[in-house]
Amino acid sequence: MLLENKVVIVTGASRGIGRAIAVASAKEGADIAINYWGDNDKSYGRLSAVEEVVGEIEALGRRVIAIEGNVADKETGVQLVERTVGAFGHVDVLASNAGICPFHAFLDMPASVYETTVAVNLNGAFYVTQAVANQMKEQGTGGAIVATSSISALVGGGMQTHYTPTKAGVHSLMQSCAIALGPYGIRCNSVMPGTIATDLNADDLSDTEKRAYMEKRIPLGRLGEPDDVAQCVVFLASDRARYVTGAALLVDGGLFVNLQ
Ligand code: RM4
Repeated sequence: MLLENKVVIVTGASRGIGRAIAVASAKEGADIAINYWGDNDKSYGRLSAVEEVVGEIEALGRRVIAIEGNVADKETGVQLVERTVGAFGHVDVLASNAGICPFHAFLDMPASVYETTVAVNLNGAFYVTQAVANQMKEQGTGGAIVATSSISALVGGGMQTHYTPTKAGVHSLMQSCAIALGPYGIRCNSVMPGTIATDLNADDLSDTEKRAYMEKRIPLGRLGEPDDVAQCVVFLASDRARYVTGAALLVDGGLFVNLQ
């Protein structure tokens, strides 16, 4: 078990990549604190997304707590640490995953769309990383932080002018945190997912031509799945990556390198 008895905080964990990270970490022996924002509605009598992932983790025999909070609010990171330490006694891993990507044209993009995207994706990653890193330093036993950056840290998107800078910023945040936190034995790395089929891009990929274009561009011939990313996060969080910090791992099926 790669994360035996570790305590893992995952932000944005009710759906998509975050949910996959939480479940994959539980399968590797971790207890989980999942963060979510506004995803606990029990519409149409269904279990909420949060209840579904909590149930999935409990069925694996691991402990789990669910903590609502918008990571853009500095206090959320503090609350995440307090609630997690209160429940499990310590924190070993942070998967800083929460992010949004409201596709929008550049020229008429309202300031609110830009500012909200920066607040959640970049400010949120900073605040949660800072809160967890302070707890890890106080614990004195090191730790691992893995941020969900993106292929979009390295290349652009015409409808993502607000989004790609935040993903580049998340990658850079991990590089600088690797330096700042190395003396405390805290490793900081990022994963760079390519086009992974999730709620984040469901609308965008409902355009069959767009979906076919993306699939054609990927050497492995398929869009990614959330667990494709989660497995890489587990590796970077585990002791198998004990000498890896300040690094970034592309998880994109070869999309980035495929010019021709
Ligand atoms: C990723 C990448 C994908 C897009 C998602 C929303 O960073 O740009 O192509 O579908 O964001």
